[in-house]
Amino acid sequence: MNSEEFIDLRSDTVTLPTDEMLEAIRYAKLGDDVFEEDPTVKKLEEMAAEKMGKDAALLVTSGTQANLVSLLSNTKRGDSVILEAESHIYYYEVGGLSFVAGLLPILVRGKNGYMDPVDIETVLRPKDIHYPETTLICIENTHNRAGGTIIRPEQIKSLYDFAKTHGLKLYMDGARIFNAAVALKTDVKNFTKYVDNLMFCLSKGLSCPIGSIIVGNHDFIERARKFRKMLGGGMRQAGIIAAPGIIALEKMIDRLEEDHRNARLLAEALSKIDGIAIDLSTVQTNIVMFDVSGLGISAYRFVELLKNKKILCLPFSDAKVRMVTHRGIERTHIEKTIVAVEELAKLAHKKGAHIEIE
Ligand code: TLP
Repeated sequence: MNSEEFIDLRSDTVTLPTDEMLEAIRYAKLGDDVFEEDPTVKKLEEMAAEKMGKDAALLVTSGTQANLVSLLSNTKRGDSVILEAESHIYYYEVGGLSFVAGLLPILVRGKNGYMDPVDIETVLRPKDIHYPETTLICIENTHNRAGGTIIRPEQIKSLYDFAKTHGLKLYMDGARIFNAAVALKTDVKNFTKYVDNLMFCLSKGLSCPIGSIIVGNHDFIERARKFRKMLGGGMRQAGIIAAPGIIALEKMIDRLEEDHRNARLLAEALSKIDGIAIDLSTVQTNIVMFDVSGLGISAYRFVELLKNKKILCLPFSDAKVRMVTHRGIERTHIEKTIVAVEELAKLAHKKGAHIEIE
């Protein structure tokens, strides 16, 4: 936990590095990574490529940078890109895809984050002097705004087949791809073999302080290295970032199961509270997304009131609230959160929208 007092369910990004990670940072072998001379970075990139079943990998500063560098490396200015309507790239990345990469987003609404190829087909336009060229499909796995839902390997395969039929590339924002793999108890390669390239984050459930990794074939990673430099992401003794990443890949993946168990516990209890609506079928990993409009208050108000009870979470729309489990959250925190929401719900039903909690 970030603070001893607060139960912080805002995001798995708040996880702090383990003592072992801090120790590894202290003793990491370092070099200048712009010269490709940092042995710790090299080791992490090799491990990541091997784990994902791809040729090569590249350490970058953040998930947002990973997505932007990957978009630049997969496309050319003026292309159009197919994205899910609530994807992180479209929703939360400051419009970098248009501002920096010069891309035109074409949105397709997914079901639990999954865009059906049939729906993509309807927005694909033929080659024509009037149209930008569409070159890329992006998927997000797990899908954040859909509630941490999993795009299953067979769904990825159908998107891949569709992409190849139309001469497109398939990229995966796999910020939380290990959550998907752990939840389905399957090798992460089953999610990666049918995408051209992907990124995943070290700094979410895997508990690293910084960093994401782009993975793909040699040509793609070579292009990505150059775009990373252009965006100011060429780092020098980046081994201090890579060292905890190595520990994350070795030791932090299996424990994600505990986060999923806690999310399930939380979701099932919330579903029993009058005024809270939650689709339990979407609670597949460590994200719990629920609707509080039945309480007669907005998500913003709900979040504020829970904060008064020393529980932090995020509003995701006027009606929706997100809670995310992670290494800093134990079963007792979940139990306290359930009690706090139950109390809040009782008060809301009694007093309506103007409740005040001291
Ligand atoms: N997501 C954050 C917020 O930006 C919403 C969070 O708390 O979940 N892809 C996906 C699917 C993500 O969820 C995120 C972060 C990113 C990319 C960007 O990663 P960072 O924050 O490292 O730039």
